[in-house]
Amino acid sequence: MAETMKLHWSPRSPYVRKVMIVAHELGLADRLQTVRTVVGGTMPHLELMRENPLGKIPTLVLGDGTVTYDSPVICEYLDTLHNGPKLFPDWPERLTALRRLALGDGMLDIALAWLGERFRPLEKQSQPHMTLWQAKIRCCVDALEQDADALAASRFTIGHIAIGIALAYLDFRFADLNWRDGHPRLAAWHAAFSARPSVLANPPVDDR
Ligand SMILES: N[C@@H](CCC(=O)N[C@@H](CS)C(=O)NCC(=O)O)C(=O)O
Repeated sequence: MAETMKLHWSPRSPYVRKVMIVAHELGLADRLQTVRTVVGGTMPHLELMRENPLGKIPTLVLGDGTVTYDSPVICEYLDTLHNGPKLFPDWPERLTALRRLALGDGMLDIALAWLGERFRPLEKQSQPHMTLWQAKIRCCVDALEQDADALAASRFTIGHIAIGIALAYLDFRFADLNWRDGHPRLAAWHAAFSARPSVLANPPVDDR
């Protein structure tokens, strides 16, 4: 029988969401035992840090106790556990998939830093940083609009998942950006992405 793996999980984390969508796409979701793990803020999560010294989620613990992270590594590992079409394709297609993965994850890194800044008291917020982060997100969405037709035409990969999740995270936390404005082809691609069963099965939830 295939072994079960423990995943440190939260319905708020877009990186965790990426792992869950990958598992669903690959037919592996029932092998993941999710454990609600609360991180963030200034309190160290000592129990999690014993498994992942970075204290971050997602963190995956295999049946034999082997621990791995972060989300790109977990996704690539899950992709080795099945015999179907790979989400991490062979070269040279892999180069584009990995670049899109880096772009999606990079957008999340910016969005999370920006969100953290927004949670600080108003007088402590750095307006220059927030202006910079907004400009970078805008530049990413503009670049993705240029890539939208190629995204739609190319085989579904980890890059598509990362981009789809990053845009969904803007909807979740930065709805005021209205990223669809001026980006009709990307909006159309994202509507199709959002209708995938794997995406619908793993909605972001602000549970606490
Ligand atoms: N590069 C990491 C980023 C993971 C990450 O930053 N996760 C957030 C939750 S969305 C976290 O664990 N934050 C807690 C912390 O940074 O202390 C990945 O792709 O897994």
